[in-house]
Amino acid sequence: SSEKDAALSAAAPTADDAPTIFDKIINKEIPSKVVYEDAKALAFRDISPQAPTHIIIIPKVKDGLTRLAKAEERHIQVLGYLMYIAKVIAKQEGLEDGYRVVINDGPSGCQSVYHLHVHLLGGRQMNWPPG
Ligand code: D5M
Repeated sequence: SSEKDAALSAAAPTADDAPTIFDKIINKEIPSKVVYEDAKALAFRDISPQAPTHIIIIPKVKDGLTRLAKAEERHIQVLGYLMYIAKVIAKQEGLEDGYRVVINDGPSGCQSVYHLHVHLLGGRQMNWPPG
C-alpha cells in the first residue's frame, strides 16, 4: 500500500545517512586497533597512518553528521566532546610535545569517509601549510 511505502521510505536511510565502514568498526564487524572507547565515542588507529601516531576519533551515533558541513546546533555537544577526547588520547599516546587535530570536510577537504571524524596526528614534526 502507499501507506506502507511511506513508512518504509521514512525508515530507510537517506543517502547522507548511508552506513560507512566506520559503522562496521563500531559494530566490530571488521577489526580495528581500538585505543579508546566509551558510550559516545570510539577511537582507533588509522589504517593508512600519516604520522607515527594517527588515530581516528568518531561519534558512535552519527545523527546525520556525515561531515562538518552538516553540523547543526544539536551537534555542538558531540563536536566538543570529540575535541576533548582527542586531548585525552594525545596524553595517553604520550604526545607531550604537541600534535595536530584535523577534520577533512567534503571533496575539497579530501574527506573519504562520510561519518564525521577527527584525525589525531603526532609523533613527528608536523608542517605548515598542510598538503
Ligand atoms: O579520512 C578517513 C580515514 O579513515 C583515512 O585516513 C583512512 C581511514 N580508514 C579508512 N578505513 C579504515 C579502516 N578500516 N580502519 C582504520 N582506518 C580506516 P578522511 O578524512 O575521510 O579522508
